[in-house]
Amino acid sequence: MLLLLKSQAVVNNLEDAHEQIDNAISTALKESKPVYISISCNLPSIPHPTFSRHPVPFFLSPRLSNQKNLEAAVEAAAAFLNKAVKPVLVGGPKLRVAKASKTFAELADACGYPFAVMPSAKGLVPEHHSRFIGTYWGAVSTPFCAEIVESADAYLFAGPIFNDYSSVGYSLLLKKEKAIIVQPDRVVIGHGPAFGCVVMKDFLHALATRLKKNTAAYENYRRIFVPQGEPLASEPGEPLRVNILFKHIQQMLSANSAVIAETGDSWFNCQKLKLPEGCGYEFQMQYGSIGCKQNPNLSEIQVTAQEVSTMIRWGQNSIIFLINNGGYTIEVEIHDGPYNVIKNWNYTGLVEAFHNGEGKCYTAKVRTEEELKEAIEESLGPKKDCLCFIEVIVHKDDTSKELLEWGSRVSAANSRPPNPQ
Ligand SMILES: Cc1ncc(C[n+]2csc(CCOP(=O)(O)OP(=O)(O)O)c2C)c(N)n1
Repeated sequence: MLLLLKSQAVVNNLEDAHEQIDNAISTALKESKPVYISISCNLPSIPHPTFSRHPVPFFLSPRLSNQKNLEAAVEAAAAFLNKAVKPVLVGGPKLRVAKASKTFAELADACGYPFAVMPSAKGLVPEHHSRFIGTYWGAVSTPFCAEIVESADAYLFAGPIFNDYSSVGYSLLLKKEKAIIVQPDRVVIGHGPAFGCVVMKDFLHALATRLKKNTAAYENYRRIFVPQGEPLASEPGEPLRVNILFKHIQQMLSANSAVIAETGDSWFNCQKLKLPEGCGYEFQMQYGSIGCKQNPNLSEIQVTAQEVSTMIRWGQNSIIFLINNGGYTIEVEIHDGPYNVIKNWNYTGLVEAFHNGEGKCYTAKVRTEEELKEAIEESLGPKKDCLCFIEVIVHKDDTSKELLEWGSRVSAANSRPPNPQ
């Protein structure tokens, strides 16, 4: 896995260990980015006066905006947006590191613009808000969202990351001259000017007081919007379809749930879930690494299949749906080859082996809607204290329509001829 480290400390003597460790930890806290601390294995047991058993007072200087730059950025952005006819807002994944989710929601509330979310920012903006218009990612956006965003005459993106995946193989129909891009410490308006040393939270907060209320884009959305249909009902005994599975997952969500969307077709199916207020959402499109589990105290940790045994050991009562479609389906849609067919395992058998009679664990293999319903009822009822693992067997070609569309576009981008040297 590729980790973008913000700093690293290599501690091989005691004299500067406290400085190096404090520096690394404060960098991690300030930047909300990983750091790496390597400590020689012969050091930890040796006492040193700077290491105490009790917490040491510690002060982190807060990030501050340059006031002049902030005022200039707000002034320019307000002039840009106040002259627009149908502006929109879009929340991006860096709202998280900028700790600006709440301020973004306050801005959206104040200005009356409709707001969308980029796929990797799902969970960072309030979806229950009446002017939330869905996920924006070009051709695979939720219905009516891309049309409103791309036809707007001005859009503000707060904390976006436009990579090959979030830009659907670089196929977004956005124009730089219509965009304000707000990054955690920088604002760029159209092709310029750019304002540095401006903290996103300060900027969004100040902008909210300067924008004229404009609901034009929201009203356009509302006029054209038609609610989504339901998947076709399944016949008794019919092999289970993924869209039926997600209909049931949608019904399970509440303020007490958090959805963790794994890399694969689950990305696309989970993206379409409507999150009730308070429902968490975790997912990352930066590395697309396979396997992660949220820990309420730690934010997020990376795990492998074997870590499911650790979940059982620590008594976690998550519900895992493993969609057994017999292959690496997302890879099939990007670039197919014989390596995308994987040897089918007995996945429930694997979890039972991890369980090995110790801890609380429930497994089920389901092939029809009836079996799925029963497994969900068990997981929420008698087995609610168990780690519940439901293997859902589906047809190998059963994918979301969004994966098919996205896969074709990413595939086209991946097979561009190399740049001339
Ligand atoms: C550690 C790691 N190995 C390989 C990959 C490449 N990769 C991305 S998605 C994927 C397949 C995912 O398959 P699955 O979890 O079965 O989901 P599906 O696409 O079938 O829904 C692979 C191999 C990766 N992103 N990370």
